[in-house]
Amino acid sequence: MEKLEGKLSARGRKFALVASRFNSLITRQLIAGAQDCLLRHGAEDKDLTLVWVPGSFEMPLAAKKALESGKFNAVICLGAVIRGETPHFEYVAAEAAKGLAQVALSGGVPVTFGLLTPDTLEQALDRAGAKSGNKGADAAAAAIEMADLLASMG
Ligand code: INI
Repeated sequence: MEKLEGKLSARGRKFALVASRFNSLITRQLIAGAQDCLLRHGAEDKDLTLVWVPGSFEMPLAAKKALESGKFNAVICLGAVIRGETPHFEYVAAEAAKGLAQVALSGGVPVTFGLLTPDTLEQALDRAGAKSGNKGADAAAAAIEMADLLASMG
């Protein structure tokens, strides 16, 4: 049986990291986790582009622009919407997720989802490298694997 799967090799590939300034205490940690993962899997720092957006709501449009530019093998989206911190939680989180899902299916480039939606700042910190891993690194690993898988699928 033929088996297709992406390898965790980022060598020679280019990545855009789209990150939200809102909750940048958290998103800077997600960026650091993603960058560390990409470099440890063979990417070069010169092949990484960080794109700042004001908030998670704006991530889908910037991700769309990045993938349409044709310059990147994958786009990694990093944001944090904290339930306890905003009455807008449902709107911002849902629209960001919906928008990213649409963008992810719109082009031939993988778009990965590193959007935290925790209840508290403490939980956000836990998922940004304090306790429960780093969601930015997870989103980067998914981007590496998907970029390699798509390349192998032709
Ligand atoms: N953006 C976030 O990324 N996280 C949040 O928790 C958040 N809150 O709390 O509102 C947030 N709001 C800003 C939003 O993403 C847009 O930037 C803003 O509404 C302008 O369009």
